[in-house]
Amino acid sequence: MKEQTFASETVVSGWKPAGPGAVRLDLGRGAACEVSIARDGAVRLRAAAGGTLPLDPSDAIGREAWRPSSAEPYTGDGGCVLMRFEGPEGQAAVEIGGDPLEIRVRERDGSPLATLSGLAFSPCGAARIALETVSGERFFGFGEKCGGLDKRGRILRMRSQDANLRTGSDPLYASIPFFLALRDEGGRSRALGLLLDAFAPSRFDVAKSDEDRVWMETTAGGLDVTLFPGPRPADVVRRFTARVGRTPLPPRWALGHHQSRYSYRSEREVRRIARQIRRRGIPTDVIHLDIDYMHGGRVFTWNARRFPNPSRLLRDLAADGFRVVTIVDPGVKVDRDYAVFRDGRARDVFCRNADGSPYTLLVWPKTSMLPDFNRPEVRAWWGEQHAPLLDAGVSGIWNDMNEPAGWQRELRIGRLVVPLEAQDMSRVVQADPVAADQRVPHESVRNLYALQECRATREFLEAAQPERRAFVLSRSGHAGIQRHAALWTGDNASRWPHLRESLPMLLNLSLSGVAFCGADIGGFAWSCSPELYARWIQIGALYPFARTHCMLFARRQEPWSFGRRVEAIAKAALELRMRLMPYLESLFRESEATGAPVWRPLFYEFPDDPAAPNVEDQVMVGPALLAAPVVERGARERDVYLPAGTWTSFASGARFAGPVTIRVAAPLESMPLFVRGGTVLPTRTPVRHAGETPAEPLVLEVFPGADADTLLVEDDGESTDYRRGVVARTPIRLFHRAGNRLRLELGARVGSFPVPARTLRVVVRGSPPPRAVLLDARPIPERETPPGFATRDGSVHILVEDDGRAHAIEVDPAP
Ligand code: MIG
Repeated sequence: MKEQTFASETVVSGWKPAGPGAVRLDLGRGAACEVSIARDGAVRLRAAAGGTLPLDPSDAIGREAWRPSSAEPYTGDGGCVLMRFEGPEGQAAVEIGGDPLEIRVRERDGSPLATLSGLAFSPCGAARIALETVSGERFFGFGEKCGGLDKRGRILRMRSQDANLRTGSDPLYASIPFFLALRDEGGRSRALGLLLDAFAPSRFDVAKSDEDRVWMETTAGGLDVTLFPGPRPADVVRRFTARVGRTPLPPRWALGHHQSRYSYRSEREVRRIARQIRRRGIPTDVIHLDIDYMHGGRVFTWNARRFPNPSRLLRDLAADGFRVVTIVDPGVKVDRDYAVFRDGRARDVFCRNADGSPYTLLVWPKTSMLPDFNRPEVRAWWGEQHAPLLDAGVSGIWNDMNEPAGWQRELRIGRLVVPLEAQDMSRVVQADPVAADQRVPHESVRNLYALQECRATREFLEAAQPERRAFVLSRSGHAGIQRHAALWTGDNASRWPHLRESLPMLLNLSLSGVAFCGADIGGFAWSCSPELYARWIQIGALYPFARTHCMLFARRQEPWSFGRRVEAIAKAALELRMRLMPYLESLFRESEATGAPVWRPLFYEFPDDPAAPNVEDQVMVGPALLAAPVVERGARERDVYLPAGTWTSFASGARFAGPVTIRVAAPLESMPLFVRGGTVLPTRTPVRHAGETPAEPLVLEVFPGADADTLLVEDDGESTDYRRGVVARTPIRLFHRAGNRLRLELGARVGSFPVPARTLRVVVRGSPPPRAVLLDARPIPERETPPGFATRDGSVHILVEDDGRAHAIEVDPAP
């Protein structure tokens, strides 16, 4: 990004109401500006140097519409313009000072929440603005970024690009110009979110050059900034994702382990991998096919020699419980004998240079063209190209190279391709995403490219198979990519710093709305060591998206490639994921409803704990699980910070009272994992893939220490019927001290999803042998058949017939 020269700060010379919840400000020099309040208390500023405001992109990029409040502007003391709104979903009070323009957002009690100032435009279309900050305020989010959790003091750029295997590079593949600010206000924290809704490259100076401000700059398209009030981080993420979209509930199989490699090159190899996985009993649901399944990199084709009969292959794999995800790159090979290219050319779907000449670049299939996904008819066309893949039995689509990536010159040595000169898209124009009949420079909408591609893919998958939940995986993305695709963090390396960095990176991505995210387990580039793979899969098995993947020429990276010991470790880690599947599903369900991330930094759950924001090597998986992975070579113990509450070691059952930092043993076989007191964790016995029926489909693991109130939702795990309410709901309440008993209340199951009769196991963790266990107030015998109980490994196991009716289980005395 070039340095910009900015005109002086803008001054307000007049104002007028601009429809519900909005005020239009006259800024002089022909600039346009509007401030508005949404029904949930979000406050938005749009401004442009020219007379027209940046158009609202919502509809054009598939978002819900902005929901205006009914606030009306009026003049306050000292000539400020005021606007207030209070409704059931939120409130905001905005005060606009005119000379220079300053927008102050206040709390209900009048205390300041956020101040925007410094609005200025440059002659070449750039715009900037600043958010004031106080010392000690921290900044999280920013999508996919290297480095630590808190980004204060950093300069961060948003320009989607193919990044080169380095820690510390910026920008990376995805551009999500959103952050969450967290400040401490005398023992209580307050969170605020900000979205700089620009599709053009942008830049954040996070209190680096000016310690009192976060400066934000866009290169084109004017400014569109939205503030999302908290006060909790969860409130911010809820409001932000209400605006940009949330992760649709994935099919259960997509939450299983994905096994990948660049590439499994032939049907023979794929069958061998599948056979090994099942023979060794390593839980895995998905096999990915990277670029070599195609005929010379031609998207939507198969290599007939190496994959002679894809339908048969995929049918056989399906019979063994495997799904197949195929990679699809946006570059379409220029080849007159290739139907996709010919048809695309005939329909004029590809990007052109401003002078009308076709734009070509080099990617894997050599000279190629890029579809312009900003045009609705191109998205529809692109979607339809997937039909043969679906017909062959492909279950999901992996969108790589969609920054977009490419180059001008290359060197090829066998299968190795060395790009020599970055692609030059400076003359390329695309359809304006908002007004598709107009052309804009590619650069000004670049960061939207992947989102529009994935949107095309998902819309097609959902239209073609409306009864199935779609799975799309993307490398690049913009705010809201989660509506369309899961995101993986691109080419990391099989190196310890990359494992370490995956934690803050995925946590910040999660706060940025992308709940379904993961890094390549074991690292993509270079060769992974046995110890690194063991440590990586231990935490990787808890990534929201769990895929092992590695590069061409790298050492093999299947879970059994590192010897028996590491294979057992990988198997145990993936069995744990399978065991936790009902819990994981509940987190994704919550994410679809509220935007809550699956992976959460400690401060998300414990926002008033001043130590929590410093913790970047531990994660909360949902509200209940605290994982403290080992990310240092050779380490066999580590410190773990446990916030306030009761914590139980998942492995040993040992109990701790937080806040406390403890030193725990972490032999290679184990990753420290703790459960928050007051949790009823829905689990099941592990299976090898989503299609298998668990021996015990529902095991409720109870971790005492506090009361709990949750709702267990069950469905078929695969279809979209849940959207029409075909689910079974069981309310569950835990009273950890009801008199001197522990009492678990299962409410009557409601809903139309049929749950087959089953035995329910309740495991009260960390419990000495009780005097008695009661079911519906009657003591049950000590035996391993329902109804009955047994004490072992420090837990009480209670078996009851699950008939869908309300039951109360009591353990006397409470552990
Ligand atoms: O590096 O399709 O990030 O996951 O295996 C070349 C080949 C292009 C980059 C992706 C990687 C994938 C690879 N691709």
